[in-house]
Amino acid sequence: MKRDRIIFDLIEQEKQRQLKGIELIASENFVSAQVLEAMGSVLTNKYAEGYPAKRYYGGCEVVDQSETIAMERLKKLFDAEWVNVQPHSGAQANAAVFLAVLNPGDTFLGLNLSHGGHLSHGSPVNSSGILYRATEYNVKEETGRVDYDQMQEVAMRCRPKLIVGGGSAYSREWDYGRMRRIADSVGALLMIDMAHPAGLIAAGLLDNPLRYAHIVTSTTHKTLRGPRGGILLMGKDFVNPWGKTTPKGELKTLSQLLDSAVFPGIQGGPLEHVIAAKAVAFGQALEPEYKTYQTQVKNNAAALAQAFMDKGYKIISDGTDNHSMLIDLRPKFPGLTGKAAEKALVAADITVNKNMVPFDSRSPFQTSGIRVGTPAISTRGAREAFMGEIVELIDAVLSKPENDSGIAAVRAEVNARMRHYPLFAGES
Ligand code: DSN
Repeated sequence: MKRDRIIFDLIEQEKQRQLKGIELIASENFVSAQVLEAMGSVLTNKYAEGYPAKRYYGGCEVVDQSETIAMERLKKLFDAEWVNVQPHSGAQANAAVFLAVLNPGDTFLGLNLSHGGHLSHGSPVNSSGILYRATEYNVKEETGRVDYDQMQEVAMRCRPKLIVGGGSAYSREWDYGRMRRIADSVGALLMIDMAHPAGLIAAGLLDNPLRYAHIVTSTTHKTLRGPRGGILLMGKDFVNPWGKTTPKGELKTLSQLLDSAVFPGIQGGPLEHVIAAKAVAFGQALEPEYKTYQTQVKNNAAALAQAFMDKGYKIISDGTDNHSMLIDLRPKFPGLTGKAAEKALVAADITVNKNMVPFDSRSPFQTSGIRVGTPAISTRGAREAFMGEIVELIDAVLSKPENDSGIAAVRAEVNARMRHYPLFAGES
């Protein structure tokens, strides 16, 4: 068969883009060669609707084993009693929870998207905000940290059936214990979306939300460093509090409701090649070197935040406990939008994303902030000393975002520096 030059040339171009640049998007990472190999395997050919040993197709003996291994490794990694490794993405995992525990029109409570929350936690343009009644809590303007008193107040007033924690631009540790007390005080379930810090949690560097939440969701491709996908977990399974029963009249457990919500609720056939790649990534995360890597991610983020602050940048909450940080550009560059900053940095081969900051004065299309993170650059082998150099390069671009020759000089420097960092940091 003729090789599809157009697409394979584009894949090569993307590989070169990844190789030559400084990748600072907080939700991205570079997978290991083995994860990549599993994703590109013949398992993609297999239909396997259902769950191991309970499939709707023949010939599932092999994928039953790889999916079961993924589940067992994931349970061990987070000390979970129950997991589901089939969600195609984090948004799908979240949608499955809503389908399992809410009815259309039911109220839930999540972090305001412009304060660091996530699209799938109640945005009016997402199914979570279209099908259910989303209410929100904020961060405090003075501290940039979650306002738990306000969360309690909104919970008392709106009586949500579900409280959602976690977000995509929040750099501080969560008080899961306090959230569980708030949920219990109004009879709500607590769901934590740990997609961003999952790798740090797996390595024991941040608190494990499975000890507090009824349900935990995650992606597998951010700090965790697996393939693009989602997962569901519970520290402990329990009988559903709404008295839902099986056709035989037995009370269903929450795990049964969640399994049914993923398949057949919102998905068809699972991506068994991706599930095998998840199994590989979970296996790698159980190795002792993984803690060394995650410690570097965290130390690099702390060094990066400090270097930004030393240079006069405003970091929301004045630092980070995890792998990410949100920079409010307004104090240092009042006229510079996040959109213009992202564009100038991308032209210098430094990839970040524009991001709303809490109490932003600009629209989501312009924004006043950028979000940066260290998982990807740490995978390439970068250490703390490089973080100060990255801030110097970023500052040179943002100080003169329309100076094309200045940006070209930074780009040449970035490309030269990144030649010293192998894409997979020597890992196979
Ligand atoms: N959009 C992802 C992020 O960048 O955080 C989360 O899904």
